Amino acid sequence: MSYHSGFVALVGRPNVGKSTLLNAVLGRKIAIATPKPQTTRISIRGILHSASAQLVLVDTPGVHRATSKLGHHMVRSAKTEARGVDALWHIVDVSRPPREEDQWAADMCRAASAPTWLIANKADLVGRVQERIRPYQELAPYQAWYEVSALKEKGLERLIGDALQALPEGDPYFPEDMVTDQPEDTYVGETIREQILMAVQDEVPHSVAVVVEERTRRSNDKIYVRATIYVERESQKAIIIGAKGKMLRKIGEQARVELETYYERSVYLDLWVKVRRHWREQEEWLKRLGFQDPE
Ligand SMILES: Nc1nc2c(ncn2[C@@H]2O[C@H](COP(=O)(O)OP(=O)(O)O)[C@@H](O)[C@H]2O)c(=O)[nH]1
Ligand SMILES: [Mg+2]
Repeated sequence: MSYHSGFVALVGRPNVGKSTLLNAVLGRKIAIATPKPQTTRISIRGILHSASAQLVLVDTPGVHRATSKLGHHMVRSAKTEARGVDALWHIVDVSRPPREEDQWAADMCRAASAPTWLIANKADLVGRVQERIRPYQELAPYQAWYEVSALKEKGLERLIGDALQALPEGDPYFPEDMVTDQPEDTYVGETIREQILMAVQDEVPHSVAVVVEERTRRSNDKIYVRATIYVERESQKAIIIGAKGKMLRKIGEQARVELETYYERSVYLDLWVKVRRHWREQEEWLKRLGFQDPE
């Protein structure tokens, strides 16, 4: 039997459900997903293995009008990932009409030489999906469209089945037991950042970066994690710490629960908050935090 393998990039504007779809297809949470736009900053790969195929899904930051150096890195990363893949999925929120940012993502599909599929996500929220998808179909010459709900895990079987069928013949790219290329510290840092995004409001989320400084297995079998939460202003630091440290405790507790589920053992989380003014505008810091321009 021949083996098939290939890369599919998930592109679209922020908040349409790209990361949720990645997790749903893999049946396992590897990417953080929140109601806040621009949650995803770095592209990550998730690998779905079947008996005769390997489907590598690439989750990308949402295409948006960037207002910071970090934002430009994010959009560039999405565009770079969209090149050289075997297929592109343009994910849209079918419960809402197209906006300018959807057109920008569609333009990436137009420019791609690979086949592009339109994925009508959040179909659980509305009726008449056939009608609602029409204005999206005009945005680019998609080969096919699929109605799904990443959140409710609906419509995924047909999508995955067709995607595996469409993969080119080739050897596996990743070992059989590999689910993601995301480094462990990145996963841990992102899990903490996800809880911050869920807990705090307004502009604070965009200013947050999390760096895992230490991650060790203690003799009592607990996992000890020390991480620094960077923000851009003293006022943001005060918000994240909260009155009498209440907010930081809440963030820490929730992140710990997530990490304990992941590791299936006790986790001790040691969180620190520091101010690093305008880090989103400083190349040096962006590099240090892992927001490098892709090759
Ligand atoms: N109702 C509904 N909500 C969804 C669905 N998919 C994602 N969401 C929600 O949409 C928000 C953004 O999801 P996320 O995956 O972070 O979007 P991304 O920015 O495109 O990666 C989150 O609150 C998700 O729970 C869906 O199929 N139905
Ligand atoms: Mg995302």
